Amino acid sequence: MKVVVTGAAGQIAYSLVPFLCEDGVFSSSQKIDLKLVEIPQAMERLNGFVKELEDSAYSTVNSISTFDNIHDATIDADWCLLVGSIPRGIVLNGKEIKERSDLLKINGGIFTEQGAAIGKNAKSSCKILVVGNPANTNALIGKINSNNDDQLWMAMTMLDALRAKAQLAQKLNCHVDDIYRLAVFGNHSPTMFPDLENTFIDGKNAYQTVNDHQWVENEFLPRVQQRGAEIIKARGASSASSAARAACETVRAVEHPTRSGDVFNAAIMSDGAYDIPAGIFSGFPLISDGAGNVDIVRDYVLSDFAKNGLKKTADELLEEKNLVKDLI
Ligand code: NAX
Repeated sequence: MKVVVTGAAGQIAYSLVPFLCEDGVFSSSQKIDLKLVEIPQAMERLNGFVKELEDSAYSTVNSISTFDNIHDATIDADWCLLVGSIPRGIVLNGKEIKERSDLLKINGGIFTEQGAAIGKNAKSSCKILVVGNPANTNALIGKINSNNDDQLWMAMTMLDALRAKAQLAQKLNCHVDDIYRLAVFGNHSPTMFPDLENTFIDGKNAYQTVNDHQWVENEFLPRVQQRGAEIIKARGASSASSAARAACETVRAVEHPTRSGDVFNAAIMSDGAYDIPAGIFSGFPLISDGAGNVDIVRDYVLSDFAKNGLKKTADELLEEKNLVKDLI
């Protein structure tokens, strides 16, 4: 199993790689060849992390290698976790990158190269999870530049779904494991739409059990949509441990068949499902057969309130697509 992680010296990867090395994440019993990728300036820090991984003596790991370029790392890859990207607020060539449009273009440049390398070098069964923001549009750029229709490209919305589950569990005083069919539609951004109207807890509809639309619209949605900002404010740094767990849970969800009646969350290329325009990466309720096939679950019933939410987040994704039209 060849598993590539970019941004490997960053804070998410520091938690993510150890999670991936735990038993049972991948369905294959093959040992893992870890391919850790960074920019040249971060290689020394990455080498320090590699020493810690060696000292962890994982029984699941066969080898650990480091790369300062995506091309060699992706040869015959089974999985690529694309975490590395340039954060907003960074100073490049003396100019602070503040605008989302600038960020889209800079990161877009990274994902054109990574997409092309993965399309050419990785296995046709390769699965790709984009974590680096803006994740949905980066995944779109990567997939189009991969020029390979066999590989499965996804962007991470699992963290948004786990955040929504945690809020709902607190509200209803239940355990997160009792919640199923919770889907987050759209962009991994404050426009995302976590739906409760098709979510269930012990056979009961979540929206009806909450029975308080004002809470759903004015407390639940903004809290989930703004959770990333809330964590940055409290911690002085963006979510890392929870993001790493969500990335690992996405891998696990694709690698194993989805529990009957449940879904998992990731953004994939829309084919027009739920009136999300085809050709953008949107969060959907998904199922996996555990053998590499992932499908959208299409039986969710959406109210006008939900349809408005989906339209808003789809419009934002179309706007982002337009900003990177030169790259796709
Ligand atoms: P860090 O800044 O700690 O790490 C990012 C690492 O990526 C750095 O070490 C950097 O050198 C490396 N890097 C940059 N360009 C690279 C390239 N071309 N190839 C390889 N490595 C490269 O950020 P971290 O906190 O780990 O976050 C990583 C990304 O995840 C950010 O874009 C962040 O916005 C995004 N997030 C996405 C989430 C999601 O749910 N989709 C949630 C968490 C997180 O905010």
